[in-house]
Amino acid sequence: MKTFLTCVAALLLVQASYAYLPSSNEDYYRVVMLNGSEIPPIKGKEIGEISLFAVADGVLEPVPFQIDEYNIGGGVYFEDWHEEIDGTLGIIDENDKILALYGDSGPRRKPFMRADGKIVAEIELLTRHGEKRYFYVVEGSRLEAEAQHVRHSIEASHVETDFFSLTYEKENQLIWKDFSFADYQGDSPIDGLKIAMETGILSSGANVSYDNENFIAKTVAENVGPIRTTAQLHLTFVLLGLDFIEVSVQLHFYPNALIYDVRLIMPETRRAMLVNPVLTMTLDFNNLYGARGITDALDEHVIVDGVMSDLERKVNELTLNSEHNGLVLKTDKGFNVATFMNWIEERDSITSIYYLDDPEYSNKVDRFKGRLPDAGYRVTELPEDGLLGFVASIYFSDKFEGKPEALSHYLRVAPDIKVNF
Ligand SMILES: [Ca+2]
Ligand SMILES: [Ca+2]
Ligand SMILES: [Ca+2]
Repeated sequence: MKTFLTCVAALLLVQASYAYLPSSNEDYYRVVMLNGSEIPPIKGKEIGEISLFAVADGVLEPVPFQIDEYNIGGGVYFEDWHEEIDGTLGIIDENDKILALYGDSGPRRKPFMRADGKIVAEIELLTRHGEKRYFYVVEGSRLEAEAQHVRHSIEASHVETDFFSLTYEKENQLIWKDFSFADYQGDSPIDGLKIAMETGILSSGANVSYDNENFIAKTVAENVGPIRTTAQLHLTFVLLGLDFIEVSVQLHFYPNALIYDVRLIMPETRRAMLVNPVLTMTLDFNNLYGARGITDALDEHVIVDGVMSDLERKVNELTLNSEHNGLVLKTDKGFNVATFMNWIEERDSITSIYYLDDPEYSNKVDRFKGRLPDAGYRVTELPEDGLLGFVASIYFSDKFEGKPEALSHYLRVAPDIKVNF
């Protein structure tokens, strides 16, 4: 009996000391992102003067964080890229971003807890369970946290995070050479990212198909940080031997996500040469027999079994809107993926789902035969001119909880944040 009671007591102690740890990886790795303008005491200060702390085991400790400077186009600023800085280099401006991981926050500080440096603001986060968690913004500290959740090397064309590793072709970031995920056993669960375009050509009347080899994305710069690393890609769509359209892509590597921020200005005269172009952007999964595909747009799920069912054919006709376009693939092997798109301007009803469950189909950029499955987005009405911009998010998890709609809402919407100063 005594042993039993001791066990209960030990269990309670464990629970108490973990009370502030989020319930799952999704919560831990959720990114907290604030604009410089949301923390007035640090606006105009030098970036190197500011750090972030949280209470752990009753003491204020530095936590991993980063401050990214932004450009006037709303992307991460790079000295080697042609977009101008928004504000001043080295200074925290309104639209610069402060990033940290939700799981590194802690309980509220007690008045006697001191930081190395001066506490200038308290960041209060409200969890989905109604708890509150805190970060402290500190000025003039000499201490730094050492954790690095993302490691990227342009030279090695390789990124490694707490969850996944990805190697890509040096000359084209859109061609994957390897992908592995945490404890997933077996061959790579993703063959690669697939970009394809089918279009008519006005001058010749021909219909042509293009694949990843016609979309060449070179990494020109990177902004390294412990929470995320951003690569600036220069993407060229090569058509009829021409550098037909040039696109700016910022690829954010998060510990559990890849986020592509894509912007281009459609050149009107070149666009006019294309007749009914259809662009698809998909993930070609490898050998995920038994996986279930779920979308916000459908109540039933599809099964990956190498056969296209009536339902799977129907999925290809579903149009998506800007709020409900989450796709989720769940396996029983500790590998799950959720994707969604955010359009920079309103583009309702022109995106639909692309889905193929086929053990035979391959093209020359496939590493593994078959598309088991190939799933993503099809864009059927490319604008005649002007800005085309979207953000495509791909999240990985060993387990996803809840319905896809709730999940994509959860991944899309930042937690409630209040700044006290
Ligand atoms: Ca700045
Ligand atoms: Ca099927
Ligand atoms: Ca394949």
